[in-house]
Amino acid sequence: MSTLESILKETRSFSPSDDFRQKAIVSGMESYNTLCEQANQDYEAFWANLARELITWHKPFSRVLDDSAAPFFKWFDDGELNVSYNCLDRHLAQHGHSTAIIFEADDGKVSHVSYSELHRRVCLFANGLKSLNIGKGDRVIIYMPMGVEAVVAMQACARIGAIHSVVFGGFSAGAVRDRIADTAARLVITANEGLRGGKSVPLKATVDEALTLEGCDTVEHVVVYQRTNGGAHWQEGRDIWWHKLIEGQSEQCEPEWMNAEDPLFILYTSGSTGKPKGIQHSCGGYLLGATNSFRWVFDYKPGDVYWCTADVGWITGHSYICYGPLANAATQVIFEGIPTYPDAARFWRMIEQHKVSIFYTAPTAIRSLIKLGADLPKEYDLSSLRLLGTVGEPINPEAWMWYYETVGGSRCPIVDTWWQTETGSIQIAPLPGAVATKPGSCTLPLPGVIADIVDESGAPVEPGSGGFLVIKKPFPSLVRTIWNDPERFKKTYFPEEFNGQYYLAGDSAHRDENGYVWIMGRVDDVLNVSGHRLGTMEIESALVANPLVAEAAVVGKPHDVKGEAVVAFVVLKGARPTGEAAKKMAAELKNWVAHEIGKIAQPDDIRFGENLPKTRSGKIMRRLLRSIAKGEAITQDTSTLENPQILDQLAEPL
Ligand code: 7RM
Repeated sequence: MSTLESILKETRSFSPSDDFRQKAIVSGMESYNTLCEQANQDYEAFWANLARELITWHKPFSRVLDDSAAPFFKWFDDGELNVSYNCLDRHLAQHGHSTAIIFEADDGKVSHVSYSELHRRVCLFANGLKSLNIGKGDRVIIYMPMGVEAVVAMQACARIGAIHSVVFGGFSAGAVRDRIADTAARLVITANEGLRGGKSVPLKATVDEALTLEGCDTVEHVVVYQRTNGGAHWQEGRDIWWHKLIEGQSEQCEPEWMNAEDPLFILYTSGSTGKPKGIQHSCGGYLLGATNSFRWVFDYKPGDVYWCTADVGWITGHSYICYGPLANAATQVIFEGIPTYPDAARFWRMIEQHKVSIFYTAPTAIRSLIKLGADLPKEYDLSSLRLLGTVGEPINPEAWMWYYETVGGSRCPIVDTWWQTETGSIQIAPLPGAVATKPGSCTLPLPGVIADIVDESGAPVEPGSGGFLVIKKPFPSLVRTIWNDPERFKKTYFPEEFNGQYYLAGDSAHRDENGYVWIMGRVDDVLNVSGHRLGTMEIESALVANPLVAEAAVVGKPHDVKGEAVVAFVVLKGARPTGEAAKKMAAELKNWVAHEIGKIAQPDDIRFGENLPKTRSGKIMRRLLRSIAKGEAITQDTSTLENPQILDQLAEPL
């Protein structure tokens, strides 16, 4: 196995309008190239200048990058700052009355919070945390519904130097337990219940259950925000209502000055094997990455209304809701709920109502909304939009074109942003006023990101052939270590194969003749059909290009002759076919793939479902599909599945 074959051909390209380019923060390719050149000439000075320009330091740093203990890199490590101060206090004089957050709840109720009000709430809550004797270095689990309070809880931790670990509200008691045990958390912040798509989510009950499990005896208190009128089981002495905790607290809270390298948060991310990894981020480098990339990639300027549809339980909600926008004094929409409740027009209605100008969502949401109403956006006034973004997985060109034309009215650049929990901030994406886009490509690395695509020996691959995506120089927002497991950090991300020199992202990718990066999927997802190494992404894109197909996931199953055979799981735009209709449709799709990309990629087997198994953040669980394809019993944990009942459908042979 040397390189990966690339079979996807996409030749469309879209440049920003003159008007967009002229007004952009990074305007035109020359500016982009100049920035890249500056990073090339003096890498440390490049980052140091940004760090001085964008961050308010309590004590300036004198050192930039310390690589003496590589790969445990340090940035700005004699500098002192507070992240919450950078997100709130420093804006108050100029932007105190500006809106920080427009919150729309699950039931459509809207509230506006100004920067001074957000500052007040963060200080009150931070003082509440201090009254529980929580301080610098203590770990705090946040298990909250989406809303202003989730941001307040994170910012309050940052303010007092406590290390937060947000657990997505859809996770089970077992997941909460694992994170409490691994971090030895002293405090859990939750709500009595959450609301999602009209249904209540029993958050407090789940915490109660987690705390009966082994390994949770470090938890001293549970702070409970009252989100609904529903009650909560109460353990006197341990449980405290949020509103009681802040009663009588001061509205001023002096920020705790932190060393740039002090941990800001831990966020767990699951790997393909083994237990979730506690990705540990720093105060200084992380804040710089989130702040700078928000400005460059989203081209945020005063007057914009920005909306990222992620949940704070994911890294996207950390960097592009809680930290990046606030550090830039931006006005943002946040929402509680799901894209399809009360109906599939929720996003479009909200964009119209709140005059959103920058909209950032996931390909999986885009595809599900195409399936539920491809013409719905036309019924709303989306003329406020000027920039669109995607994150989380490769976007297939079909969905990209729909997003571009139907949502963006063919006038908004799309920033396809490649990054990871581990990178902390966007690494590869078009700067929208400079880089022309191509549907399905995340385009070029940001200035200062030294990315490459290499083979197993670490040598760069030829344009057109795929390989491992690596980043060759450490950068400020890179993960510092895996909490409690530095050895695993080294082995996973700076493997010996590349002499421990490159950050290995775990994705496969190829570059075209213009140097554009095309992500082909996770390295573990690669297929090997008759000696041809194929990325799953390209076959999936070909399937979705068929007008009848809404979504597709492709995996391999062992095959006597070919080594691996392609198995495709398909969701149609219409009803799920069964019997003869399913057989006919499968035959049609096999021909379609053969015609679109060639016989080599033709699925041997096609299964139809009403949906695909996904993690709560929308990533397809291919490992599970591999078991189904092989006809094995499912042994994986399916507790995080949004829709477990569809596994039976997908297992049904035609
Ligand atoms: C931000 C986030 C990381 C993995 C990453 C990729 C995939 C993310 C894109 C993408 C193609 C993109 N963090 N991924 N963005 N693939 N194009 N624009 O998603 O830690 O949860 O996932 O997601 O495989 O390695 S994450």
